[in-house]
Amino acid sequence: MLWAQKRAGRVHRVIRAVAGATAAALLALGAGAARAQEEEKVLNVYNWSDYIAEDTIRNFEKETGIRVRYDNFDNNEILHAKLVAGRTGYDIVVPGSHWAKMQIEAGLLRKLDKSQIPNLKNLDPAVQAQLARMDPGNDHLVNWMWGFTAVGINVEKVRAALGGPLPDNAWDLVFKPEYISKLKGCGVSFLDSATEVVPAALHYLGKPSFSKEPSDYTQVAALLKSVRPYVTLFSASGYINDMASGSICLALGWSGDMNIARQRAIDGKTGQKIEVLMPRSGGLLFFDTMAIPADAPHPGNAHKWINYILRPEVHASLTNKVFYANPNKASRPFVKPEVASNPTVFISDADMARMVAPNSLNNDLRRLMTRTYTSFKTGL
Ligand code: SPD
Repeated sequence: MLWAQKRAGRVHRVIRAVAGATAAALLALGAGAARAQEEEKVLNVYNWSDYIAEDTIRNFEKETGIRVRYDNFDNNEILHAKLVAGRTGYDIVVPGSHWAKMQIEAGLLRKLDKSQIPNLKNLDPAVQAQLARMDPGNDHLVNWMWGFTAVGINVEKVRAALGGPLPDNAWDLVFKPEYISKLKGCGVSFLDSATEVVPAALHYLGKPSFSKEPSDYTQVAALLKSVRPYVTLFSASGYINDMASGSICLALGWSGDMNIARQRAIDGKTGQKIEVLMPRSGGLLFFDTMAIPADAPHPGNAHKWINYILRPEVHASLTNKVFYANPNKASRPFVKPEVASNPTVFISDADMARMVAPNSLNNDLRRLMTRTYTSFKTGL
């Protein structure tokens, strides 16, 4: 009996010791994890220009105490070059989905910790399915907003300069010398980016807009050469104000930007009537995505930002300000009726069926597009 009691006592002491050591180890582990999560209260964001509401950053900072440093870029080429060079210092970047595919494959973007983004539940499965073509499993990317590349006009100036009806296919305005030659006098802008202009020209020629066939690029070069004398500006952001003020009348640009120009013309009472045209053969869709660089210094804060943007009211406020559609189904009740009913923001099923979806891009294709575009731009 005594022996049995002594043994039981020893066993209890051993159990207590082991339990104590385990608890201490767990505490140490927990403290380590907590330290790892204690990030400096800073978030560095790199996003397209004219792509956010006035209060988006202010409200996030107020609520979280995290200070946001916000920089802008104007095309995917600039962002990609920075990511490839590494050590950008950015925690959130916003590449187009087809560029992000390359970046994921190169290990430049971090896998999301979905447990930190409960608002992912608000996303439209149709948009998620689009993104999954570039990011299987939706593991790295969350759509910021989406839109399309098309043609915008100053209605009265273009009608006056053409002296006749608009063409059936809006792409003719920028790619047919017969039309664009008449518009040079009131100012014509093309996007300042090879991977925007060349796919649009391929599409106009009836080719796949990310064709891998080198001879297609010879045809694009000839097409672009034929309209080069009439292009007066290359711009991927300044063209918004130029349209609003009336100093250009035609732009190959992005849907939301041209709607911003329309709104600025109204707000600034410039008297210019801007319209986004939906080309008969469709525009070129794009999906800009929030992603975290692999070497981001504040990945925890980046997850908080993504979750914040995915709140219905926040996502709606972006759309209300910059006229791009968002992927957030729960945000619809917060989108202003005049924005929700604009057919160039949330496009109809019929228009959607004609749109060209972005396709994957690789370095060879990029180089080919850049060469084609550079000789167009420089006129050589
Ligand atoms: N002013 C914001 C424009 C955003 C445009 N993103 C376009 C990506 C096209 N591939």
